[in-house]
Amino acid sequence: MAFGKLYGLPDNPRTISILVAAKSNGLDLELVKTEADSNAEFNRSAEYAKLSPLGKVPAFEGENGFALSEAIAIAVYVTSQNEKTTLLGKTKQDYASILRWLSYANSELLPRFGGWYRPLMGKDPYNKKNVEETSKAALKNIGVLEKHLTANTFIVGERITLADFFTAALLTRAFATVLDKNWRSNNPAVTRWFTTVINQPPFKAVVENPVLIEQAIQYTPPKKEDKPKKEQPKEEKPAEPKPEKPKHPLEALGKPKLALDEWKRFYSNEDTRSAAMPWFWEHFDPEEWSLWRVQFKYNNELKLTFMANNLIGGFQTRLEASRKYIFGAHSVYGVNYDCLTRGVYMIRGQEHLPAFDVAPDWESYDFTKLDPVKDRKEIEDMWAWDTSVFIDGKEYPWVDGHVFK
Ligand SMILES: N[C@@H](CCC(=O)N[C@@H](CS)C(=O)NCC(=O)O)C(=O)O
Repeated sequence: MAFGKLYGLPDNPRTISILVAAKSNGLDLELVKTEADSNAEFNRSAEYAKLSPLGKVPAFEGENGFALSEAIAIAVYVTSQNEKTTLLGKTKQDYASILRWLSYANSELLPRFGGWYRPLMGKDPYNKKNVEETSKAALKNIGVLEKHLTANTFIVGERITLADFFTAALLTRAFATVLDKNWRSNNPAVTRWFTTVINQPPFKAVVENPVLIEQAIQYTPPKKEDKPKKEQPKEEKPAEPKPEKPKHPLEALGKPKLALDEWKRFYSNEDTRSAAMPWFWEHFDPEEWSLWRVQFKYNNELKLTFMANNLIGGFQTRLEASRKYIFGAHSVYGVNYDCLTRGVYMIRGQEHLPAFDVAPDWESYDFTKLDPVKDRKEIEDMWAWDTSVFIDGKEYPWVDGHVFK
């Protein structure tokens, strides 16, 4: 039986730190996939507030009902379940030093690095000055660790402790995005320590293939549309009537019985499996709408899962002109360097092109029409975001996704 439930995401650094601590004690934790977004519906629910009053992740709920938020507290609680653990040090001074470094990683490293890479990953808005300032602060703060590890093999004492597992976990995203080859060659102590820690069996069991990026990711500004030049009005000519905005071809199909906005609201506000899907099947009319599996053609070119997720985000942004005619959920499955994207969309009408060709990159995707009866499970799985995808018997766990609504 699992020792308890952990609310978080498999690629979230604070979540990883606790999963590794649990693994190192042979404790089973059931991961309840919960977005790192305190504004998400579930995170704001009264039920989740009992575990995490601010709606953040990670949060813990023991089999015995004990609830805990705050990553450090959860990590210490999970680790201390083993009376004989060496991960909390030998002496009171060791223990206090471990807490010092847990706190350092949690409040001096992770927030600075997050402020640097999150805008580059497209997770937060980009502001050049802020990113530059926070990257400087991050580098200064990790410099303290570099100095410490130049004189010490591990963070506290002569062997691995929770401080090592926790700090390395909190740095996984920094190494995957900004602590590139050049930085690593100038910071050999942190690099040596990080590669040692991520190769320990409990760490490997949680993060199978940690990424060490070759070259730091860069901000790529969204492409600006060229504005058509304003023509100078000619004096003599009477003003020409404004050309009518071209109509979307799907407008010709008229008003459907299933109002898309209503379904989108239902999907956003209700539990997908127990409430939204039954409502959907009751109202779905295959004469009005069709369902499509959408897959990226070049999955072998996908590298990091967050990049694949950004790709989906970009595709959906470019579908804007068809927003009145499309609903869909599209996700990344797998792990870094072995991932794929897949989604199921509902579109007005029976042909995919009028809905999707508003996105200039539509040709990079395969579109397969689904049968609302035979493919019902696939449709529900894709919209519920709670199951893996299996290809040739191999499991690709759900990682992240975007809903077009
Ligand atoms: N002090 C908390 C911070 C938790 C936290 O900020 N979690 C982030 C993800 S790592 C989160 O849920 N952010 C979502 C939000 O703030 O909306 C801890 O140490 O656990």
